[in-house]
Amino acid sequence: MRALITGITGQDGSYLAELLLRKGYEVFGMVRQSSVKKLDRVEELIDDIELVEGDLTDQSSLDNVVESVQPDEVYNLAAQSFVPVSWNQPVLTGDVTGLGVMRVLEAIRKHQPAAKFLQASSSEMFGLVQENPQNEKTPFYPRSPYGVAKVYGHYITVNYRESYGIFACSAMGFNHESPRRGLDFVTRKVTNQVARIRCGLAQKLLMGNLDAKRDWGFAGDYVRAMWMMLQQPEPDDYVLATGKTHSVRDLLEVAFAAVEMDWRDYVEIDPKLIRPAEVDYLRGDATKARKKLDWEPEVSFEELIRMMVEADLELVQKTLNGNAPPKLTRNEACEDPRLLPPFPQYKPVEKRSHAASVPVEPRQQIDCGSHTSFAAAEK
Ligand code: NDP
Ligand code: GDR
Repeated sequence: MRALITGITGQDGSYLAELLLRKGYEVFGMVRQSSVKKLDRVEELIDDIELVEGDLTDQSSLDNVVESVQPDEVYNLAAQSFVPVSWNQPVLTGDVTGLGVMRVLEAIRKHQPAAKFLQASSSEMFGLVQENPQNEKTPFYPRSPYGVAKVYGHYITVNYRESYGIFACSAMGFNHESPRRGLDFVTRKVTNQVARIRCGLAQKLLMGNLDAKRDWGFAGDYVRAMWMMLQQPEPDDYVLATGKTHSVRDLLEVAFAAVEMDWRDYVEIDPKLIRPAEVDYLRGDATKARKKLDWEPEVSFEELIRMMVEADLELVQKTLNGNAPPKLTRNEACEDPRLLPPFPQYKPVEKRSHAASVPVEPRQQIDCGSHTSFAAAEK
C-alpha cells in the first residue's frame, strides 16, 4: 500500500508516517520548497520515507505528485494551522487551508480517482458552539479566517465524495497535542516555558485568555483514528475528540504542578494575546468514531501535559548541557507576544533580549530536578 501525506513535516504528519511505516506502507511525504528544509520531526524516518516536492497553493505540483506517486491513500494534513496567523494572513490561510483541499481533490480526480482521501478538518468549524457537546451534525459557526477555511475544506471533501464518488472522508479533529507540537500553540508554549522557568532560563509566562476551554487529546491517538477512517467499507465523516474539556487555567495548573511550582507566581496576562474573536468552549462527542471505528483515545489530559513537560525538560537540559543544538530561538514567542504574528491592531515596539535567543554555551551538567515519567506514551 502506498500512502501520500501532505504536511508530513508537521506534528500529525510525523506521527502518521510512523504509524503507516509500522503497518508496512510505502510512505510518500509532500514537502514544500524552502531554502532550509524543516525535517526535524521526520529526521529519524528519513531513510524509510520518500519526500516529494509540492505546495498546496500550486495545482501543477499537486498534479505531478499524485500522478507520479499513484497513492492508494492520501492524507491531507498540510495547512496554515495557527489560528492567530489567520487574521494576519487571511488570504494565504484561505488559499492553503481552504482552496488547497480542493486542489488535492482535483489532482486525485484527474490522476488517481481510486485513491482514498482524508481531510484534516477541525473543531474550529464549530467556533461559537451551537450545542454541547459537538458532534457530526452540529451546525458550524467558525470564528476565524482559519475556521472559515476549514469549513470550505470540509464541504469540498463531502462534495467530491458526492459529485465524483471519491472515497473522501473528513476527520473533524478536536485539539490534539504532543511533545512535537509547534511552540506557538498554547499547550507547548506552556510546557516549554515551564521547563525553561524550572531550569532558570526564564522568569515569567505571558498568556492570553485563560478561560478558553478545549477538548485536548494526544496526537498519536488521533492519527490512528484517521487511518481507521480510511479502512472502513464506506467513506464518512467523524468527530475525533476525548469528550472532556479543560480550561487554559487547568492547563497551567497541571503543567506547573508537574515541576512542583505554582503558575500564579509566573503567569501574566498580555492583552495583545487576546484574539479578535474567541472560541470559548469546545467539547466533542466522538460516539460515532467509538462505535463505528472502535476508536478510543488512550492518553488523558493530565498524562498528556505531564508527558509534554517532561519532554521539554529533557530538551532544555540537553540544550543547556550542550548535547543538542540550541533550537530554542522561537521560544522567544513564549515570553514576548510582540514576536507572535500581530493582529491588525498590533503596534510595533522595541525588541527585548531573551536568554534563549543568545547562543547557549556548553556548561556543567545541569539537572532541572525530578519530574514525572510519561515518556512511554509518546512512542
Ligand atoms: P502543523 O502546523 O504542525 O503542520 C502543518 C503542515 O502543513 C506542515 O508540514 C507544513 O509544512 C505544511 N504546510 C503548510 N503550508 C503548506 C503549503 N502551502 N503547502 C504544503 N504544505 C504546507 O499542523 P498539525 O500537524 O498540528 O495539524 C495537521 C492538520 O490537522 C492541519 O491541517 C491542521 O489544520 C489540522 N488540525 C490540527 C489539529 C490539532 O490540534 N493539531 C486539530 C484539528 C485539525 P512546513 O513544515 O513546511 O511548514
Ligand atoms: P486553537 O489552539 O486555536 O484551539 O487551534 P491554540 O493552542 O493556539 O489555542 C487554544 C486556546 O488557548 C488560548 N490561549 C492561547 N493560545 C496561544 N496560542 N497562546 C497563548 O498565549 C494563549 N493564551 C490563551 C487561545 O485563545 C485559545 O482559546 C488548534 C490548532 O491546532 C488548529 O489548527 C486546530 O484546528 C484546532 O486546534 C482544533
